[in-house]
Amino acid sequence: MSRRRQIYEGKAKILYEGPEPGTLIQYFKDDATAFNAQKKGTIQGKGVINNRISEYVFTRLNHIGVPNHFIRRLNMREQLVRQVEIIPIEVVVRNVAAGSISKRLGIAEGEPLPHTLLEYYYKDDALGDPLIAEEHIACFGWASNEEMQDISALAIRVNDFLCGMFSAINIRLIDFKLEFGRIWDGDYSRVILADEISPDGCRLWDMTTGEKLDKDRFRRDLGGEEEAYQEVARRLGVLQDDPGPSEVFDLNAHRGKLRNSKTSK
Ligand code: AIR
Ligand code: ASP
Repeated sequence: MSRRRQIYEGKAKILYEGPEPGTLIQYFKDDATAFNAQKKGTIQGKGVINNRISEYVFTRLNHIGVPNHFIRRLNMREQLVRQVEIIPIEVVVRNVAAGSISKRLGIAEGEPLPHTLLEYYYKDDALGDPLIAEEHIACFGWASNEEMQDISALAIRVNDFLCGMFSAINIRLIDFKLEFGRIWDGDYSRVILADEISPDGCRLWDMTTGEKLDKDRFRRDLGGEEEAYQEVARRLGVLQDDPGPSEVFDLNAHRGKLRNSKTSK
């Protein structure tokens, strides 16, 4: 394979230059980090599963008219996406108290919130992604008021859709993180959903047992993270043996692992 230019390496993904201007290749790693990368590890097969889950979710979001960067999956670990100018804000949508809001405000984990809450964090690893108010976003010009209206409306639509999608497979969507980017058309720009949607950035609890099916298994040393991610993929119906557009070779490398796991079909 020809050498590709790497554009960016994050904690769980690498972005390479795409085949056409305005496109990128998003590569999903097995690396996992938590607590602003103070804790590091790997979740075997996570990249393959997150690539599939994110493909599935972004495709369905596209069908309901949520504009996003996903173009198509290329192989086991890569997808072609539109290049965007990332808005340096992490949008967290919360339905039920857990994680940092429970800690910060002393609300028991699992307590449903009176209504869905949107929070914004400034995307800056060196600062540990601090919680910010909309006023900070306006004051420092990280996004315009118009863009924030679009972002909040899209985040709520994504939440409505995901709550339904997960409840159909007996999963409760506790909270999740979204990232948005700008695309330009001449002097004109609009915001679209970017990044990924996977158990790395969502809290997903089994509705019957309350079992955690997301990255909290890694963050909190609960074990069974591979199986949890596979379980989400299996329930969504995205872990068949279909090799996708190409990369049969790559699939074979993973086939034994996925077949032998107890949660795969
Ligand atoms: N999240 C936030 N920053 C990175 C990630 N992955 C996600 C978490 C969780 C939600 O945002 O995975 O689903 C809220 O995280 P926290 O730590 O603020 O409670
Ligand atoms: N903020 C991310 C998480 O906990 C990763 C990290 O902090 O290193 O999911």
